[in-house]
Amino acid sequence: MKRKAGIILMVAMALVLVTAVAYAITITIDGVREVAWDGGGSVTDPNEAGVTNDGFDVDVIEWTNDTSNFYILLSTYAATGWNTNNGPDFPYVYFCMNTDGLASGTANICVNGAGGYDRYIRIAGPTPLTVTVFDQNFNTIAATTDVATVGSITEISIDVTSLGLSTGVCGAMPSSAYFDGRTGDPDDNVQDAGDFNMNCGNPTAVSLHNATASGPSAVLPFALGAFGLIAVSTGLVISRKRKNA
Ligand SMILES: [Ca+2]
Ligand SMILES: [Ca+2]
Ligand SMILES: [Ca+2]
Ligand SMILES: [Ca+2]
Repeated sequence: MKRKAGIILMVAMALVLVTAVAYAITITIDGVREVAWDGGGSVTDPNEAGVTNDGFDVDVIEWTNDTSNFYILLSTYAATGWNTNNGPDFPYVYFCMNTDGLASGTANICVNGAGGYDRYIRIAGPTPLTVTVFDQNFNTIAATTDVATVGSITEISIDVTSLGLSTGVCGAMPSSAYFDGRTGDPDDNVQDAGDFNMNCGNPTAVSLHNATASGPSAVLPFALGAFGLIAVSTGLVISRKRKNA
């Protein structure tokens, strides 16, 4: 009987652990929008009649972060024309970010925005896409291929250190975006005038680490404690797989 009760307890604890993991959320850079994006920030841009190729016409920009990475999702009104070269260059997108919220910062390529930008993130076609982070003087800080595009959705991940956000927590970051399709269409500026505020951490953006199995949460310590009991009682040894976001 005692053994039976022990088994029931172990199963119950295992269920707690499974439940905690099942509710873990993360962003996977695969060009597919997952539900975890719902907790982040976003800005929606109109379908401009002047941008005749909707593959160069920005629909929505979304952003969110965890303690290690800042994520941006770009959506266009038609399949993004990364491989359509009608000009001297393949298409590219700049995200201009005033990461410190101060007027300092130069080289304003996002002419629709207010300036003061400290970081420029460029996604450049054709596929496979590349992502480059520049400082305010267009010195390269980081380059990555942590990007994926499928149809009208493109997702990227950039380590927060490259953005100067070493803690992963920041205030409002006035930002704007610039999609140059080199087609002769008007450039698609987001917003049409001025900036939108990107942000990370509290209070307005989701901190993904609060909900993932790899970070602190209200449920996880109990689940880990339960699993530890099981591991001790069974001599089970586990190694936790590192999240590859
Ligand atoms: Ca995804
Ligand atoms: Ca359009
Ligand atoms: Ca647009
Ligand atoms: Ca600045």
